[in-house]
Amino acid sequence: MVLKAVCVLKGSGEVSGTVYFEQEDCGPVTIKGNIKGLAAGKHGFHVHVFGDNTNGCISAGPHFNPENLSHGGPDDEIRHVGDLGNVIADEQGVASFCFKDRLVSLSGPHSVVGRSVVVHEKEDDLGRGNDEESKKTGNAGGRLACGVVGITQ
Ligand SMILES: [Cu+2]
Ligand SMILES: [Zn+2]
Repeated sequence: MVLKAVCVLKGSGEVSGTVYFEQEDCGPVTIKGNIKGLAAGKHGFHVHVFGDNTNGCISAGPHFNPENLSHGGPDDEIRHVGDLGNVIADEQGVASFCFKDRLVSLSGPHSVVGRSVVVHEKEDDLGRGNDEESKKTGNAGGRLACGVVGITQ
């Protein structure tokens, strides 16, 4: 069986995008999409715990962290389930990406369905900054756009 989900990103500014998730059986989730309106360079990209946008992206809460671990990068052993690293915008401000993640899922305790994707103002330091905030948020700064992950066909 293939599970599919989609997330439309919107914010208070110019940033917008679409993110697609696809998972076959218990395999890794493929995450692909496009985000436009960004400054060129790296931007933190996470799944946050709440699918709540009532007060803008801030209502999405902290990173999705069902195992109660420290913030890290997608390839790290110690990371939040929601830690998807950075997306990279080109000179036109567009980030196009396609990657697989071994921790997020579309079912079970690691399911991201009903939670939020957030793209940030700054680069995620992947927990390698030498301050306390690095182990929580990766110092990725403000929330430029967000959206709720929903099941699609
Ligand atoms: Cu985030
Ligand atoms: Zn995190």
